Amino acid sequence: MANGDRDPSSVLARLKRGLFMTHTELLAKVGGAIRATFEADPAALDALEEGLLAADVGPATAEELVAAVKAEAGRRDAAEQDVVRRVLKAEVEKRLSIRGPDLAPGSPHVILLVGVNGTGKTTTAAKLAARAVAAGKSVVLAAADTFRAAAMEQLEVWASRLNVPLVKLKAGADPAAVVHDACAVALARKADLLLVDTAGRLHTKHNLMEELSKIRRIAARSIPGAPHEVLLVLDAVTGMNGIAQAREFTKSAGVTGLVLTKMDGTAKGGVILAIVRELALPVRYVGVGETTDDLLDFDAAAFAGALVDD
Ligand SMILES: Nc1nc2c(ncn2[C@@H]2O[C@H](COP(=O)(O)OP(=O)(O)OP(=O)(O)O)[C@@H](O)[C@H]2O)c(=O)[nH]1
Ligand SMILES: [Mg+2]
Repeated sequence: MANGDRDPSSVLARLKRGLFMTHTELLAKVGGAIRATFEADPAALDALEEGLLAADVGPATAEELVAAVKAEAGRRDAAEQDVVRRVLKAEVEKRLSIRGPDLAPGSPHVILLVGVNGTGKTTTAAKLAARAVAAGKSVVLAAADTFRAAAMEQLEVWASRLNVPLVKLKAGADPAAVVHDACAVALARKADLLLVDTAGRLHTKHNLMEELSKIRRIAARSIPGAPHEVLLVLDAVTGMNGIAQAREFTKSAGVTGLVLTKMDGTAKGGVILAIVRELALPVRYVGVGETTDDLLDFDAAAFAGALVDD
């Protein structure tokens, strides 16, 4: 990993910091209850379920996790805290270890960022650009959010800060035309990576979803296999409410993976379990802040540990 993430303990520390609110909330809810034995005190299991629901893991997952803890608690003499932790950790990790579609790397590798308004697409594009630059790769950014001039300016600020070329057209231009030009620039520069930032859109707006299809067609025409990845950027703070939207995006936008942003700003980080369950897509990255360093490669085991361990 780039950006000083090579030290695994630092990644874990940052993930823990990012998940602090969820972690504290969950363990506070569960903590009091697990002093009692599970068999003697079904209220303890209720409290655990309540804590999981408060973390937004979703009712189906909460029920399954509690059942798993119950089954194990009845069989072992281990301290209840340990049982809860170990079982939860294993179960969470299992549920998040989902294999995504096989991705053929492209040259240049083209990543399209999509999602509803304000989820963190532009920031994530900047974060991905920053880590690629740090890894010595050459990057091109495409401002395919032509909807607002401010959106292009926002990406422009990142591009100049990172010293990465930006391809843009004037506000109101066809985003597919931007992508066409950006592909040409990326090919001419023999870039390793082309990151395409798109406008936030509601999944219910047919013409805007159609626009994404056009962007993908144009990219594929210029660079074989492009876009090689379509990342759906979801805001963890929105929690369960984001799921319906996400489902529509995965149906029509060819999504290959998820980015869950703003994990640092929510006590409902458990929503990742509900999302993965619902969409059956792998989480590729987790956003834990607003700077370019605040993007972590998603790792199911590390995530489960950060959620549950002390
Ligand atoms: N705390 C926190 N803030 C984030 C994170 N990712 C993005 N943000 C903030 O969320 C806000 C929206 O981010 P943008 O990247 O502009 O979102 P967008 O999806 O491009 O928005 P639109 O283009 O308007 O649809 C900004 O203030 C970002 O700094 C994150 O992981 N953590
Ligand atoms: Mg944006």
